[in-house]
Amino acid sequence: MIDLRSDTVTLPTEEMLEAIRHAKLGDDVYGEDPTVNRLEEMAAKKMGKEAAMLVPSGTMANLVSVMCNANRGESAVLEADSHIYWYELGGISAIAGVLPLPVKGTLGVMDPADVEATIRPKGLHMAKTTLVCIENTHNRAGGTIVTPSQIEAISKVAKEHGLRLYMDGARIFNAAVALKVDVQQFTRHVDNLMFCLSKGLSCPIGSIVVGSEEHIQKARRIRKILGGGMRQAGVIAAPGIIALEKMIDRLEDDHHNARLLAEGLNRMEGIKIDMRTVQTNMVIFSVEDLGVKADVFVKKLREHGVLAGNISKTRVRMVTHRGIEKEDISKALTATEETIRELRGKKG
Ligand code: TLP
Repeated sequence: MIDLRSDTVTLPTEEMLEAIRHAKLGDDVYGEDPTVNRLEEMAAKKMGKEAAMLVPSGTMANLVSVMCNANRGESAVLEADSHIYWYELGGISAIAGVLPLPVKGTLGVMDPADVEATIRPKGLHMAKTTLVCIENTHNRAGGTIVTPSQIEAISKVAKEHGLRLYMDGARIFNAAVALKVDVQQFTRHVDNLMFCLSKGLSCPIGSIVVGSEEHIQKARRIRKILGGGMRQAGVIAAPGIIALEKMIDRLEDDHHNARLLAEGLNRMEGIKIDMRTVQTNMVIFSVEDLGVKADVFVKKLREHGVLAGNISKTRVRMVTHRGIEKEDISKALTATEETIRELRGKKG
């Protein structure tokens, strides 16, 4: 099976497994796990912020961050297709008690004027807006990048209105590698962020919340109330250290493979891709012109040895990662062609 469902399916490297075996451990709830402490220091330094905190998942990282940045009964501007709004079970409202104010972006990027227009006016009847969230790279838009200058423009609006700016940077290293700039170009204009170790960076578990010393102190209390205080979490942190040291540059291979995949798919009749969205390690395409639903297409494709995800009635997502080689791309393209032929044959 060629698994293109997500970069979350990556398995740890041998070196990571060795590092887990030999990690120096302690109780992280007491702040005494030396491996966690080292990873958190490394992460903060890499992002150009004061402090960082390890959490089990990206979803928890976003929830902790929203709760740190906004109080119950306040509101947050976010992109209408963002992960927080779509894929986190409504935790922003169900648990954080924050009202989401969705703004439709272009290729995952909100127009600063739309952000400004969405901020609730001050007043007795209003859920006061205190937070703006961006997502980088943007998942449902196809792994698209919010560039440093676009972040700066949104941050200007946020500052003018006294709002915090938070970045779901689950795949921020994909953005940095794709644009060949230091990751701090993306982090300098946001107040705080999170990024994931468990996606393209190949760790088995883990995400990191990053921000000021004060932000992380508050985040530690919120992580604990959500049940995310972990004990010998060095077993999670040890591969994270390897990820930050050695797994970032290779994301370029994933981007190269995604481009090959997109170009191949784009040549196939019945498949529609907006090539502007192919910027990092994702390829999203429509199968509408084939006259089949995306879930049917994905099921058929599976019979040909390729796993993909259906993200709407018409759209399919494929994600490249460390488990996918160049040869797998050719095989996946052949399997897709066969799938299309079969679906067409059935119809006609
Ligand atoms: N995304 C997953 C699925 O949940 C859709 C994937 O396969 O892409 N922010 C962004 C931008 C994400 O893409 C994800 C995971 C998360 C947050 C949540 O991370 P986890 O899965 O660790 O909770």
